[in-house]
Amino acid sequence: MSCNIVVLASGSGSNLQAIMDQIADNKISGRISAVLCNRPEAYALERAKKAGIPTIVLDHKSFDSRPAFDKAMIEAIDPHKPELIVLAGFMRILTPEFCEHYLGRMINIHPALLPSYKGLNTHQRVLDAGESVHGCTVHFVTPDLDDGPNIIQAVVDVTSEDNAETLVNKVQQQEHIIYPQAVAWFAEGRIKMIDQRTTLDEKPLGETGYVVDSRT
Ligand code: NHR
Ligand code: GAR
Repeated sequence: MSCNIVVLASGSGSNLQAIMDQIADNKISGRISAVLCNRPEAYALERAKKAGIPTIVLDHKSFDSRPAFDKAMIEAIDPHKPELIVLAGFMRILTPEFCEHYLGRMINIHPALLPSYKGLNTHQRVLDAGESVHGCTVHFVTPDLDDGPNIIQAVVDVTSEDNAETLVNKVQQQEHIIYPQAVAWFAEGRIKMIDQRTTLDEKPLGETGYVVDSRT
């Protein structure tokens, strides 16, 4: 059984690439039937084209409102009959209607250890707060921003040598490990969202989700 996936992206698409690579390696039992971008210049589109995956461009600037944009996205996505929607660096806040439509079958990767550091500009905020740990989180998407149940979290250390750029690199290296892992689990039917909680193999995970700690 192969899971039918639609990916939404806004930028470089390195997470999309990591997922495509693991599908090509048979590590994920799935296929990506379309990649949708809200930015016509997103490099994610080139990556999809190189892999022979159909692309959809819907520029949010050409819609009057968020609901109108989200409705157009649903109309573009649903013909592909996706079983999973993957937000891979997708930068537009989604309406409650969009989130309810794909509830339990839409996941995101966020560059922080949720529930800490929701929202944008996480690396600089972590540095400014003098944190000694940071990381990234794969979670189910619910209407409340960055608030859906965690699936997997990867922890990295923050040292006095770090700046926003080194943190981006450290965190993205982990993203490219845990995001394909979460997609593989979903595709195998091993993770589910039940009552605002993630279960792995029918067992509820704690608030952090499954934790990967790469610190030595
Ligand atoms: N939508 C809902 N309803 N719930 C979530 O959990 C969502 C979501 C949409 C995107 C990703 C998220 C992240 O991982 C995500 C989770 C964009 C913004 C944002 O403020 C915030 C969080 C996330 C993504 N976007 C601005 C907006 O006005 C635009 C910013 C820009 O274009 O650079 O939509 O961090
Ligand atoms: C990733 O680091 C992801 O965590 C972050 O954007 C990057 C996308 O990279 N997501 C957000 O900040 C969502 N607000 P990619 O396009 O190379 O996958």
